[in-house]
Amino acid sequence: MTSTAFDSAALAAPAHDDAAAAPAVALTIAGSEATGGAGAQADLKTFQELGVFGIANLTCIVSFDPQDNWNHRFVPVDQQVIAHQLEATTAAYGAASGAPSVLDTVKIGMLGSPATISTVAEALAGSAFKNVVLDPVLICKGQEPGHALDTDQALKAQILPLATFVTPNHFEAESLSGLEITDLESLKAAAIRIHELSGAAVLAKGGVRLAGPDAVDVYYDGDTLEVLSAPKVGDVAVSGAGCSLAAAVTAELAKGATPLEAARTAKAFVTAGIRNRVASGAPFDALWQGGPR
Ligand code: PXL
Repeated sequence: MTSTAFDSAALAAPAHDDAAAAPAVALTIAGSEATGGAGAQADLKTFQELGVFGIANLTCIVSFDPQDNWNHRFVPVDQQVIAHQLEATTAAYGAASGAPSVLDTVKIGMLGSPATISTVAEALAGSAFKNVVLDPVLICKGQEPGHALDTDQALKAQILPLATFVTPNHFEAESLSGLEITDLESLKAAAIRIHELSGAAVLAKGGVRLAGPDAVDVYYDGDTLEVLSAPKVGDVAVSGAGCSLAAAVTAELAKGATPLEAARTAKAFVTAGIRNRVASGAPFDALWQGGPR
């Protein structure tokens, strides 16, 4: 048997007390998706890839069911445990730590129940995040629209008003705006409407849902309206694309980018990740966060 000596000295980073050298920090409040394509795992991989120290506080555990058409098996994390995670994280990295606060940017992914929405809304109301990026996960692939109306309504009432940046997909943009989206013009109208409702910068995603050769998203922040477009890569949605897009926005905001710059970088990041996607035995491929490399 051979063994290779592990030279830890070669990997050791020089000790530093230079705060400027420390990475930006970002938190995701999201669910675990067991196969690693979506959810908190996608967020953390995106943060890491973009040079940001990632923290995940889990809201639920999703395990697809290969015996039942890959539908979601959803288990919420206990409310007290969600509150404890948020308490620990904000005490360690937020203003409560006594040290300068390094955590001013949070992403919110799947919450999944009205109870979790209340727990998270309460924790956020008691903290002072500068950037609150909301990926308004209303339903996932395999779920029926309208499956969880109470959750959708609670998200709109309690979380949307806290958001500074929101990234709805086609379905979510229709639901949040109340408008039907059939083309670029109606996607623009929906983005404007969602901004008016929330005050947040909006990146509304047409994705593969709108006809045409390009995957088109609309950015609107009250001043600037910009259409972000990239050639479609296939016609099938890729797992983790929405999570990674919002996570990339979050990472860029944590590093100090403007919302528009963050949107542009995130679009390029996701396009490269879809181009280099990972195939699996599931009926959908997963985005590869290492795609841009
Ligand atoms: O892609 C949306 C999403 C977000 N978060 C979790 C998920 C999914 C979809 O599967 O499971 C945990």
